Amino acid sequence: MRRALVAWALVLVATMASVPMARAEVAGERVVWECDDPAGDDHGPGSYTYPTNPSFAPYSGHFDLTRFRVTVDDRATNFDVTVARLINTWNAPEGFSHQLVEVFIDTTPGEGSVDSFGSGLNVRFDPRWAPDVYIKILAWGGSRVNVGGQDHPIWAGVLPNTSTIRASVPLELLGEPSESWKYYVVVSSQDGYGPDDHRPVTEEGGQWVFGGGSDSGLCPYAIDILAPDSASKSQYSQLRSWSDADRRLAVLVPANVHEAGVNWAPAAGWAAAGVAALGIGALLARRRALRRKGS
Ligand SMILES: [Ca+2]
Ligand SMILES: [Ca+2]
Repeated sequence: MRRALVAWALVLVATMASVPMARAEVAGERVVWECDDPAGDDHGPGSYTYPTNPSFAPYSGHFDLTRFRVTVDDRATNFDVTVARLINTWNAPEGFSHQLVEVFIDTTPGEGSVDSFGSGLNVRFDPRWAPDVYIKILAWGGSRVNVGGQDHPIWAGVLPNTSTIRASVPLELLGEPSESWKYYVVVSSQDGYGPDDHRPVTEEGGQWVFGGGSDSGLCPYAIDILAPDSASKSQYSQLRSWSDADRRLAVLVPANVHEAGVNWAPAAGWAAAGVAALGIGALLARRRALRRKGS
């Protein structure tokens, strides 16, 4: 009886520990990492307001990242970015025309750069996780990956019947994605006249620029970033860390680390296994106590 109980316990631990993997399997693709982002935080550091031109009506959702997912198939690594509202206002061939999505990845500790690859985003990165890969996703044929200092064009489009923008990077450029990769994910507004395609943010705002920032050109041009809403490194605290007085840019941390540098996904898996193990331990102790009582 005890052997059967232990076997059942091991099955339970294995099942709970493997929940993230079970969720990860979709047809033909393996999910490497996925994470939700809070809805309604498409306001940068909390203060940004949409441009007032009617093209941006209803002035919410276009830049509201709600989910990020990395999958791999036999040909490419796919980066999926879901937004709350996807309207192809200017009929770009890719199926989206408002968003500029940037994914910075720290794939190799000790390599990379803390600036934003000259991207015009107006941020810097935490030196503990300096990214060495830069993926720029935008419409009208501009999507590319920068790896090893070289730009390569990549495919970008919208998944059928969804509000998910996908960019695919061939495996020969990046190799198989590792679970240790750290991701910075940023949604901005695409503007062909802005710095490196970013729509600027000013203090007052206007028809074609965001408001609620500053006129110094130092505030982040990021409208939403992938970040938890409860930890000390929330989106608002990260994006508020710029200073006009000190001529300092905001500093970002990757979405899949907390301050101790531990990956959330495995931590959640181990937490599930730990809870199961605790429950099983209590069950065995109770059976032992009952047996002692009965003898
Ligand atoms: Ca969001
Ligand atoms: Ca966010």
